[in-house]
Amino acid sequence: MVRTLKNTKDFIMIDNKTPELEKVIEGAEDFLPLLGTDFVELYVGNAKQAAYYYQTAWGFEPIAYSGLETGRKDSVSYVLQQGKIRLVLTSSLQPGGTINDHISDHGDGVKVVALWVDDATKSHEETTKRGAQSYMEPYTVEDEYGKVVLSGIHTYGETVHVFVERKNYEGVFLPGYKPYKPNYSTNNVGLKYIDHMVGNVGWNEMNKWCEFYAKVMGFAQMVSFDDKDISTDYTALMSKVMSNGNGRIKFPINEPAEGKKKSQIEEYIDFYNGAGVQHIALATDNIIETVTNLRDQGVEFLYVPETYYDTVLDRVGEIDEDLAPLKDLGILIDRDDEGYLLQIFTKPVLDRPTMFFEIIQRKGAQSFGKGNFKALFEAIEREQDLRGTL
Ligand code: TYF
Ligand code: FE
Repeated sequence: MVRTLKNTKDFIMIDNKTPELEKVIEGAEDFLPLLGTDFVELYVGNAKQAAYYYQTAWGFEPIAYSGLETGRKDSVSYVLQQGKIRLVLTSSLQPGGTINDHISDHGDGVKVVALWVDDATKSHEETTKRGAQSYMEPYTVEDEYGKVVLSGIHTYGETVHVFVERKNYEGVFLPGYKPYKPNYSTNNVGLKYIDHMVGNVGWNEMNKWCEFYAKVMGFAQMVSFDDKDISTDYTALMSKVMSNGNGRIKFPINEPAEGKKKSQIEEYIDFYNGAGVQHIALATDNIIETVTNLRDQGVEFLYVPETYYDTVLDRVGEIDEDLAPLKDLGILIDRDDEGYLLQIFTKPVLDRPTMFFEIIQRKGAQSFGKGNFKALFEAIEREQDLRGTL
């Protein structure tokens, strides 16, 4: 059974709820209403080339640009969009500074998970008074298209959440950006929205960060099939999923665990040099078409042995899709009590074995694919083995 709570005053596992407690929780006002993910910003070594990759391989559409030509002297950003997914790729134009330090420590990676809100000032106030460390005091940016209020708080590692209030803005992205129109075209592959974004944190830090999302941001733990510790021979990690009240924002948090082999989470922490975003799951309505296009455009996916498909239908029962294309593409299938899901994982998209993407199509299921963990983690371990990091 998968449920989310509207709000929590404290870190309340819904497993333990009484009818009285449920009433209190249901009645509680959401102190941090989130409308969705506004954008994800990566700090990268060469934003121009990263933008080219996300456009040509992933089919993101160019939206906006800010840099020397717009009067910005120290750094440059490209904004790309597909469905509701907005990526910002940012590089420094100077030696030193926070962007270069971030890249030196972590390689290319996610700096900002921006959340779309109605009131960025209140979002900052409500979270900092509950213990969040401020990253950016609320401030207003304006141009001829209106004004945007931004504020921000720190989360795990050097990652931050920026609150974006854009109800009085009509421009392409944010004040200071102009439309970006490169002279090549991109092929939309049907990616619709960010389903979830996963954070890897250090040894024994999972509960601390789940409590952060509960206390500081009013999230609750999603209890599902996947909820138990998933530390087996193959996984060597623990994971809990935190969700905001309306369920639009889902943040699984992983920590490494001792196993037979080196945990993939430990490998990430070693190469990222700390906690950070591990994977971004992008939703599609047609995973076969989306993955076919991504593969044709050069995106590399994890290999799943064909034997997975010998027994998968015994486990998940009937599905709408033909098995053959799923097998050809290496798409994984799982079922929970609400339906099923189809998912596939890319190899890391950077030279450091850090961030990767998941493509997911939900057909009722609201869980995260626990039935695939064994096959998935074996596939990840094969890659670790090739890198000599197992
Ligand atoms: O987000 C999830 O929970 C799934 C499964 O290192 C998963 O996508 C969990 C941990 C991991 C990779 C994938
Ligand atoms: Fe995932």
